[in-house]
Amino acid sequence: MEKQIPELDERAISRAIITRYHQDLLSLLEFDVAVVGAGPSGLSAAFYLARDGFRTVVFERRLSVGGGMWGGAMMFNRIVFQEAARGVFEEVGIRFEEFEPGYYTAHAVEAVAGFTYAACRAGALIMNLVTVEDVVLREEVVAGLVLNWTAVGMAGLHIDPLAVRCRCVLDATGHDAQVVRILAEKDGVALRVPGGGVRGERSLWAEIGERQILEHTGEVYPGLYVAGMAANAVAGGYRMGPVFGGMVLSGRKVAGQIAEALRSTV
Ligand code: 48F
Repeated sequence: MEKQIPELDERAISRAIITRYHQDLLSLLEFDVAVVGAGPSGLSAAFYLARDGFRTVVFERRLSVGGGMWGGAMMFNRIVFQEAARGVFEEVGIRFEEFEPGYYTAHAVEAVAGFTYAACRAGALIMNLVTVEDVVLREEVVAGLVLNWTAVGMAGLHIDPLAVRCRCVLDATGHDAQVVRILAEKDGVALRVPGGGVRGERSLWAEIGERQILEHTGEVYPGLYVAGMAANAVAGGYRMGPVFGGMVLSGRKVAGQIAEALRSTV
């Protein structure tokens, strides 16, 4: 017998959206890893963490994911990466071409789509339009996040946020290093970086900046990790301009560090 397809009912459409979104909201009251920022470092970290079986949620304050990848450099929408990052692009399944020995290019839009799809398909949940405005602390450990709708902040409304708990937080917010800055400014804690505070990024030096990104990727306070440009912004490293290899390698590296830490505390 042929299945009866009901007429489209607006209430069913609304019920589906509201129910599914609320199910997701409830599922993130407590989870493993919160990734703040859906740029290249956050998306690549989320891909590897979710693939390793960790319940991973990415919070992105904008409507769109992808961070600084969309426009390549100066709106030329191609991204460049170096030999060391080729394996990440291969694993994620993004097409690329060799330009000169050791230099590769990919279409910026395909890179955004590819990293996003890979993270989602591995099991990461992406919450866009949500701004992280603070952390939850427990006995000098970062144990969660304080969230609000980006639109609430844009409208200047005085509305309290909601809080969620997780086993650790990754600050992948790029040049602003927002989460680490909030912790350092509000709580006056000493970070595990030279000087103990946020130093701010230095001017552009691609080669050294790319190397430093990996050196600076890691845990800067119990329960709080940094990756991508945020890592150099916290530790005072150079910016590297429009080369994206270090970003995705940093995401892969921090995913490994977090996985090791979480496995040892199960
Ligand atoms: O800036 P972004 O792409 O950071 P990234 O992964 O990559 C840096 C490169 O794009 C580029 C570069 C390459 O050489 O230097 O700049 O380090 O992505 C950061 C994302 O974090 C979001 C922001 O909207 C962006 O999409 N973000 C920032 N603050 C918050 C946030 C916040 N408080 N809550 C949620 N999302």
